[in-house]
Amino acid sequence: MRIKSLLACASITAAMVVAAAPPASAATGYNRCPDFKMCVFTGPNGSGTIAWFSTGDGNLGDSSGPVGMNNNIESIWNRSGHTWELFDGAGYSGTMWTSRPYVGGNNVIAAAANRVSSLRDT
Ligand SMILES: [Ca+2]
Repeated sequence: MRIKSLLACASITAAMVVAAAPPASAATGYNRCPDFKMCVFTGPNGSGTIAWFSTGDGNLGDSSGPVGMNNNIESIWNRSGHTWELFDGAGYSGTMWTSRPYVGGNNVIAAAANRVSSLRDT
């Protein structure tokens, strides 16, 4: 059963490579996240609008830094190599959630979905 699953995945990957070859197409989903950044997405599974950070943002609701992300993050990919803190409130206040590096892209937990208002590298 496991062997069959792996083969199915390999076939899908090969098909995607062929489809993406000419012309060079823009990355999609999680793959839009640059190396060494904390990436956040407005949709699940790396979909929707992407924003990325080097050190953080104390208020996603203001016009400094990416806009449209306040209370609007549903998935993340922490490629920074560091643990990050994400907060319900601006100014690193309120409920805090942590994001560990090296775990790939993930949907945020349900309690944090569409609630993050500030975030920072630790
Ligand atoms: Ca919030």
